[in-house]
Amino acid sequence: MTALSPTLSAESGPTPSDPGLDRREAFLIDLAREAGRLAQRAFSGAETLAYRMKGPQDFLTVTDAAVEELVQNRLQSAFPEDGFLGEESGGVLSPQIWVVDPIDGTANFARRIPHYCVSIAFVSHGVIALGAVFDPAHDELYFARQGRGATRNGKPVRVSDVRDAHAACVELGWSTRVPNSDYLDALAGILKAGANARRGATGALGLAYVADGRSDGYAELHMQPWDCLAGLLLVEEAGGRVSPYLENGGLAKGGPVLAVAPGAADLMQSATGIALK
Ligand code: LIP
Repeated sequence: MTALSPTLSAESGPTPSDPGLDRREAFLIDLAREAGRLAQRAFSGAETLAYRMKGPQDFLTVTDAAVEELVQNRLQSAFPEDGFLGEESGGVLSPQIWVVDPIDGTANFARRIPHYCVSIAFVSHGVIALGAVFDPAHDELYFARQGRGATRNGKPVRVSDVRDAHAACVELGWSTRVPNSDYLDALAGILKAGANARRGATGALGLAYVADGRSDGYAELHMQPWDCLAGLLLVEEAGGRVSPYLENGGLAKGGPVLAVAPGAADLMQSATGIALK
């Protein structure tokens, strides 16, 4: 059993005033920016961004690995009692764990499309306690702490007040982990309801945009935990509604994700078949 840091409660997860979480919050904000700067230096570098394919439509660049190594080393030095789960290096689940996607939107990054981010979440006893999504190309740091709201560069963000499907614009994520027919069925449902649908190829940033009111919802029929945990906290803390991802075992096996502004809840639940909490 991993020894808990003295101030994170052993049973109920994070509590509102929690010096251990305060330290992790401050550390995370600096770390997300440091990791993003490393990614952006590579992105802006003169050399072509070499990449290889992990599988169909699954890109991997040397920068993914370099950013994840930086983040893992910093976290293990600062919080050796915490676990680590990264997209590239994996990890072992533990009661307190950092969940990291070093570059979310790798397909964009590899083709020099400036729409990618670093996504880092801290999960304590089944609760997403901290989440950071940093878009270094636009210098936008989204951050949330459970129970304390969500911000972009320190300013509060809120989900949209959308009410009419014909004015709604949502994002539907895609990957080869789900049959294309299921993706197309969900897309058809969204369009039939009169809403517009985008796909930006970075689920973390897509979720952050819901929290920021730039998008009215994000859905994906299967997401990995490193792609979505920080974003799910952002949306909840910004007044949105989310699906029970962790409750359904998402940390261990991934699963469907839905995160919406309240006015888009019915539209997106019926189009995607994903239930909200
Ligand atoms: C991406 C996810 C996104 C999904 C993409 C891709 P990556 O992660 O954030 O939700 O739709 O297919 O998996 O591979 O860029 O870290």
